[in-house]
Amino acid sequence: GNSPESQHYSSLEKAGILNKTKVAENGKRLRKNWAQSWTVLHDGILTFHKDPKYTPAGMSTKSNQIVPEYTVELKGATLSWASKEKSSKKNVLELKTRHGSEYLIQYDTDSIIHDWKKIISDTIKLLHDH
Ligand code: I3S
Repeated sequence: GNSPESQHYSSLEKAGILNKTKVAENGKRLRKNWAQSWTVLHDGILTFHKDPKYTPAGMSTKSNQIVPEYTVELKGATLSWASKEKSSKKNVLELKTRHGSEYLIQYDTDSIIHDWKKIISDTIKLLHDH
């Protein structure tokens, strides 16, 4: 069926472009650095890839190679809408890992950010239940 209970988290997969910035690591605040990111959800892991604009072509054999920047384990993470104090942008999600890293995730188009919110939340719930 389609209920979250009958769905295995590994079936929850999605990829697309989002804006993201890491804002904390191990509980320590980091300076924001908003950048577009090719974002992939697979096997309970969210991977943000480097903006190809800032990936030196010389570092890889293929100039358009997709290079992971952050991999985020969703097990034990929390996701919520960010408060106005966290960012002046619209549609900002706050993702906190169980290891004390925090990311802001943003996209202007409501339907796109809502789809990501749902699939990330469903994944977190399924990882928690299993
Ligand atoms: O939380 P902040 O410091 O207001 O975040 C803004 C800064 O990261 C800013 O960069 P500079 O520190 O180089 O000025 C960014 O350009 C802004 O986008 C950040 O604020 P928003 O509200 O867009 O998340």
